Amino acid sequence: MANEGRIRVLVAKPGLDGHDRGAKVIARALRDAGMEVIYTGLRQTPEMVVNAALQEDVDVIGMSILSGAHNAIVPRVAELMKENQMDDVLMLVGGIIPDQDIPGLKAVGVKGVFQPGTPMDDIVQFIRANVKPHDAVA
Ligand code: B12
Repeated sequence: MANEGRIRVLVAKPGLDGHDRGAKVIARALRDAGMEVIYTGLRQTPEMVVNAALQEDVDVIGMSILSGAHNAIVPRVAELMKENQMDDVLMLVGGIIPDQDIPGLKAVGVKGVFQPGTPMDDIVQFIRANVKPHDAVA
């Protein structure tokens, strides 16, 4: 299969804000870097995000949150991921995330937090370095 072994990423927009530019820019950059990207579209609940990740069998869940609701949304997504034994799925968050909130997000399982101005290359490199493709042969 042509797509075998490619990193699969769910770019998700949980919450109520309509800021989708960052999510779309990230989706395009990751596709250009050779990854398979599924974009959820706007206004997803944590349940919708985790269900989409399960259905699509992704290696990465990348959430774009500019509403300020990350401290409510991300722990709930983390909880649902635990319930579904998604320990091998890399969880990333980008958007308007104040520095003081980063330790709390990391404590619930977020591996990388990307604030405005992060170069695309840094994000691509981070994913390549940290993802564990689950169909990979060990
Ligand atoms: C453009 C913009 C808008 C546009 C959105 C257009 C669109 N379709 O996206 C419009 C004009 C519609 C808008 C409206 C509003 N906005 Co506005 N907006 C912005 C602005 C100026 C830039 C956002 C942007 O597009 N940046 C460019 C993209 C490429 O950057 P980015 O999303 O940050 O993404 C980068 C990183 O964050 C990261 N990243 C982001 N997502 C992801 C995901 C993954 C997986 C990864 C790995 C990385 C990653 O990587 C990207 C590249 O570096 C910001 C201020 C700012 N400087 O950020 C305010 C801002 C986000 N808006 C804000 C507000 C308050 C609003 C309004 C509520 C204003 C109002 N009272 O009406 C409304 C809400 C509308 C709505 N429906 O939600 C606030 C949010 C405050 C907060 N969260 O604490 C901000 C921060 C402005 C401010 N300083 O107050 N907005």
